[in-house]
Amino acid sequence: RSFIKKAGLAGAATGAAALATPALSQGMKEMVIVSTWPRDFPGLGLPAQRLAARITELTDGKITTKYFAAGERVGAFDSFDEVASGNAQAYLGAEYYWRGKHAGFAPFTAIPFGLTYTEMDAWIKYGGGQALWDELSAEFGLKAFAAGNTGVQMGGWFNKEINSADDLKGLKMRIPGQGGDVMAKLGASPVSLPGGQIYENLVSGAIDATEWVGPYNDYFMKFYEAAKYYYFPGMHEPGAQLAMGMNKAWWDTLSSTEQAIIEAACNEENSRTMAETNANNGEYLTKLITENGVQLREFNDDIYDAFGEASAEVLEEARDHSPLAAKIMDATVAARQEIGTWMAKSDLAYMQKRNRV
Ligand code: PYR
Repeated sequence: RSFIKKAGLAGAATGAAALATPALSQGMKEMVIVSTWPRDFPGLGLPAQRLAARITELTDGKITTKYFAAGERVGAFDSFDEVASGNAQAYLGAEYYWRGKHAGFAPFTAIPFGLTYTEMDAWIKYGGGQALWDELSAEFGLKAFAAGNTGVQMGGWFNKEINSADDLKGLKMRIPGQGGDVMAKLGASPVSLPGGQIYENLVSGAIDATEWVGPYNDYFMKFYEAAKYYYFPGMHEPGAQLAMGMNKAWWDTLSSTEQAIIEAACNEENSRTMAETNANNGEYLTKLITENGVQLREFNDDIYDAFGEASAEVLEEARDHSPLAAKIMDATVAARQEIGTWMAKSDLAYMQKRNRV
């Protein structure tokens, strides 16, 4: 799309693919990465390309990545099968896109009223999350790592004000994951579209509303051309975890050094994406309001209460999928309680006090 060229972002981080041929001729390993993000997509696509290039760089080309953006090799949502089948070595995306394969994938991106970035990071790395993720991924011949986070997302773009839960009735909204199930309980019709297909559907009127990520990401999407009301805070993805999933049989062939480098690169990109997003969101929110006539609105407490009730039902239904799904949902809820109780007394309490001054 043309916004990429206008933003001067085309061609960034495309070095990985260029290295592939000479590296392979020296007997090095090729790592084909299929992505759910379109090429040069500001916010999510460029970090994915950066991670791919970083793996080649850190391994000094011993693992040479070949990055395919959404649609370049397979469609965004076909990335999982491409990697599980061994046709490609890795995908970059968000695990909740695969919840049709197993409900347990959703919490490894986000669930409504779930974990923030800080809580998610703590759960995955030190709260047992990674072990559960490994157990689930192994059922599909995969091994995944956290590889980016969006932080708290905005509630979405609407073409009318949302003053009560009734205003959601009948809305066709792009919203993936369990957040979509919550909207369905409140009478909306959720659809799950890859990022690269949202704009055309919103502008054509095929959908009335959408959420994507937050101001920095959403700015480049130009959703304001069709929907002026921009709501916060999103209940559906309070710290959406992005991921790199690898074919486990391929992963098992790597040396422990190669595995350590890939894990380190994912870890680096995890915090890098978050830092980049947090650094840009405020500025881009201002731009959206002042340059693009966006109307910022806050979801009121009544709507949030309705979201909360629907979310609890959705969570119970997701638990019913299987014993492993129940175990993962319960672990996420326990992390929200245990880690979240501390966050309430630290970051949240401090920021509330600080912002009074
Ligand atoms: C989305 O697909 O909405 C994400 O936030 C990744």
